[in-house]
Amino acid sequence: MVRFTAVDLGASSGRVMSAAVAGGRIRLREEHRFANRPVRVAGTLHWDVLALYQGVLDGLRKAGPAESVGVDAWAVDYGLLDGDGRLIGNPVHYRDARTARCTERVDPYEVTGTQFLPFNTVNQLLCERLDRAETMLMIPDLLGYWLTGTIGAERTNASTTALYDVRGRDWAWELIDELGLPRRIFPDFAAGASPLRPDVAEEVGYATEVVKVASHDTASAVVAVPAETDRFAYVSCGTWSLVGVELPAPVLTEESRQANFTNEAGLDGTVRYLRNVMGLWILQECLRAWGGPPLEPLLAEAETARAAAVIDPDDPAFLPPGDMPGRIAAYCARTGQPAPEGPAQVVRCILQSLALAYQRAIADAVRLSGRPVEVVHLVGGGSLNTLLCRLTADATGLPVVAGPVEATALGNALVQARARGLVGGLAEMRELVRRGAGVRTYRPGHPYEPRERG
Ligand code: LFR
Repeated sequence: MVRFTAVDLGASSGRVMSAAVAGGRIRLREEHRFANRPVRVAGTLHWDVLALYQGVLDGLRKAGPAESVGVDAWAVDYGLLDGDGRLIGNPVHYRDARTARCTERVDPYEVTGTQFLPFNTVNQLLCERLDRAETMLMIPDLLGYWLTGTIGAERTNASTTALYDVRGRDWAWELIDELGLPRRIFPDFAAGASPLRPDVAEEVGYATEVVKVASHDTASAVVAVPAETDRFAYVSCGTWSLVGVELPAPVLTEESRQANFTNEAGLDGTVRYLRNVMGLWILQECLRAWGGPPLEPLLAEAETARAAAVIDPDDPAFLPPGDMPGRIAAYCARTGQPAPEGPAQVVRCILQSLALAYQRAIADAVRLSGRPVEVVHLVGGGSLNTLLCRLTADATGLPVVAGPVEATALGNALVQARARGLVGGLAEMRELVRRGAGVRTYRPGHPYEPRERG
C-alpha cells in the first residue's frame, strides 16, 4: 500500500486527506479539517492565509508520513512576494468589492479563452500597487513555496487568471505588456516534486516531497469524475458549481465568449470548457443568515415545498457575502414573482434555480463545443444533496451520476500516484475512481435508483 496526502483548500474549509493506493483501488480518509474564515480588515475582505498554512501543518502532522503531498485550492487569488521572498500583505478574497474599481480594459478571449468574472486575477492585479512585488503566487503555489522553499507556477490554476495563453500554454506575455503589468511577477511553470524544507519536515515530524498536482481544485475534481466515455458533462458542486465538458482543445469563438464560457487548463492538456454557476454559496449564506440550522430537515421539507419562484443564481447581487434571503426576496420583487415564504421554500427555490442553471450551461456547452453528452456527473459536496441531484436529472433529462463527494482530494492524490508510476492516464485514473467510489444514479422522472457501488 502506498500513502499520499492531499491538501484541499476550499472557500469554507481546508481538508487534509490520506489516500491509500493498493490493489488497483484508492481509498481516502479525512485526517484534519479546519475552518477557512475570511477576515474583513479596514473594509477589505482577506483570506487568513497564515491560519490556512497552520491548518495544513497540523494536518500533515496528524496524517503522518506519506510518499508525497499535493496541494490544491480555489482559483484566481494569489499572494505577492517581495524581493526577499516575503509575503506582502494578506491575500484579498475574490468576493471583495475592490475589483468594481479596476476592470480589464481589453478583451483578449481569443488568447486566454477566459470567461469574464469581475474577480478574475487580471482585474485584481489592476487594483494593486505592484512596485514592491517580485513574484505572484497562486494560493496553492504560495503554500507549496512555504512548504518547500521552491517557487513555481502551475498551469491549471494559472489558466484562471485571464493572463494565460490557453493554446500556447504559457503566460499571455503580450497581454501582460499591454496591461502594463510587470513581467517579473509571473513565475516559470514548474512540474515534478520538491522536498519539504528541513524546518518544515522537523515541524511535521517526517520528510517527504510536494508534488505539483492539478492545483486548481476544479481541475483536480474533474480528474476524478468517474466517466466511462468522453460523452459526459460534469457539475463540480461545492461553494461554486462549475458546469461543462472536457475537450481536447479550446473553443475560442465569439459565440462562446458571449455565452461566457471559459477554457480552463485541465490535466494532460485537456480543456475544462465550463461556466461558473454561483452554486451552493447562496444556500450557505442563507443558512448563515438563519443562524445555522441543520440542513437535513430543511432539505426534507424542501422536497414538498412549493417552488414559488426561480432566480438567476448568477445575478451579481448574489456574489458578495450578506443577507441572501433578503436578496432573493428583492430579486423576486424585481422580476414580478412571489417571494418564497420561509426557509423550506427558499431552499426549494435555490435548488430548483441551480438545476435550471445547470441545464442551461450543459445545453450551451454541448451547442458551442459540438460534444454530445449522455450523462451528467455531479461530484463534490453537492452530490450528497438528493433533491438537487433529482432536480438536475429532471431539468437536463439526463441520468445524473452523483459522487464521489471528495472528487477534488481524489484527483489530487491520483496525480501523485501517477508521479510514482502507480496509475497511467486519465482513463486509468477514472477507472480507479469507479472501483472505489460510492456513486448513485438519478434518472429523470424517478425519485432515485438505489444503485450504490463500492
Ligand atoms: C471552485 C473555484 C472555481 C473558481 C472559484 C473562485 O472552488 O476554484 O473553479 O472559479 O473557486 O476561485
